[in-house]
Amino acid sequence: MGISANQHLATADPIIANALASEKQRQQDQIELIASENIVSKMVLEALGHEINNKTLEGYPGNRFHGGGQYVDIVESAAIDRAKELFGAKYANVQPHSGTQANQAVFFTLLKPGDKVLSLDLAAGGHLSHGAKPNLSGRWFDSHHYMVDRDTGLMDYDAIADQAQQIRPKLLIAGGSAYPREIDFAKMAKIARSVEALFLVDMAHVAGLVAADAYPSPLPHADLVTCTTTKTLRGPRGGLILSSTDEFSKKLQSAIFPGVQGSLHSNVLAAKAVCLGEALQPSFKTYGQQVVANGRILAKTLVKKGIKIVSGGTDSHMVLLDLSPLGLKGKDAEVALASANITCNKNPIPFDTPKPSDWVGLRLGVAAATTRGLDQATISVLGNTIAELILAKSENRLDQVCDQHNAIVKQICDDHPI
Ligand code: DSN
Repeated sequence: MGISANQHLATADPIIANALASEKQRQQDQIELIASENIVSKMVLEALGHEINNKTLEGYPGNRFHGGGQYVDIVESAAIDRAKELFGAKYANVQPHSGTQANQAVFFTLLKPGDKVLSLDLAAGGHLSHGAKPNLSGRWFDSHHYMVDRDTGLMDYDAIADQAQQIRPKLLIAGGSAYPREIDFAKMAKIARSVEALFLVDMAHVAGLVAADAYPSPLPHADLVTCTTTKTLRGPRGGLILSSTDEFSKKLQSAIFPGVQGSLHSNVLAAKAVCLGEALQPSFKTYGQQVVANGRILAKTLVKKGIKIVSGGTDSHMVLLDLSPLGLKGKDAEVALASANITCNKNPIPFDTPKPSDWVGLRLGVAAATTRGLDQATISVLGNTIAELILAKSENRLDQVCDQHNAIVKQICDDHPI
């Protein structure tokens, strides 16, 4: 016997219903500091869970391979218009299922297999889809990576310019997953032009900050810009491709479909339109500015407690801790923070070992906590708790402080319901 379409999960599928309920409770009970996460609005969830999900379509508004697409056309056109308005773009493709697929489409558009790519090293904060060896982009393209300065942890533009001259890449990429500081996009564009390379910026982590004018926009400088709609943009899981010119539009359209994707995700397009609409509201600017202020106070609080921060601070939502002076690995600190209901992730730091279990970095991000309403004063309390848990772990006395910090985190969570 089939399951009736009108049944509820709670009665029809308790295994999944209970896991979903527990996950919702976990989000309420823990402070989320994974830098790629956020807490989306009820409107975004409403769009994601809508029957529009049932619609299969390929192609673009007004030119579909299936019938019945008139309402999805409205949704997709609105998402495109909002993305263009938000980022000052001339071209926007809102169909990428993820940031990685947005990057694949850019590679497909601009490069041929074997072409040279120069991007930020993975340990210095780059991304797998920028030519890392285990990724398709690293197998099919001749990828090279630039590092940050060993002493400062900052981008070294002279060194990148020299490397670009030696390698002569077809594509230069800026951005990634763990570089917390501002990037001088104008300088990077100049380096790209000096070697006749095209310039891609992957602003996945900072897209929401760019939208809020809390981080410099790469749009005026890059040939193409990709991002996700998750993270600081506070939307559904998915990607965008943007450009300030129409130069690559035609190729990009067919690179996404039929190049690297099939049918679009109608419900995700609706949720993207909603999130882009939210980001166009004046309150989103306040949110973005608060995220950066919270990131800065977190870095400052940790430094004051003697914790080493890669690059000494942050210009974004993200703070990268170097635990090597404490003799700790990232995984140890991740477990120490989890014991007080703080969620985060181990991360490599520049020049770190490739083995994840030996990484000595810990990445923290405040986008989700800021959505919950944490201000600088509360982030400062949280920063002290984080530092004390890490120091206690390094001195083998975590058991002695765990209950006290659990109570502090519980109070913060109770005061800031999701
Ligand atoms: N790139 C991964 C991260 O930053 O956590 C997923 O988006």
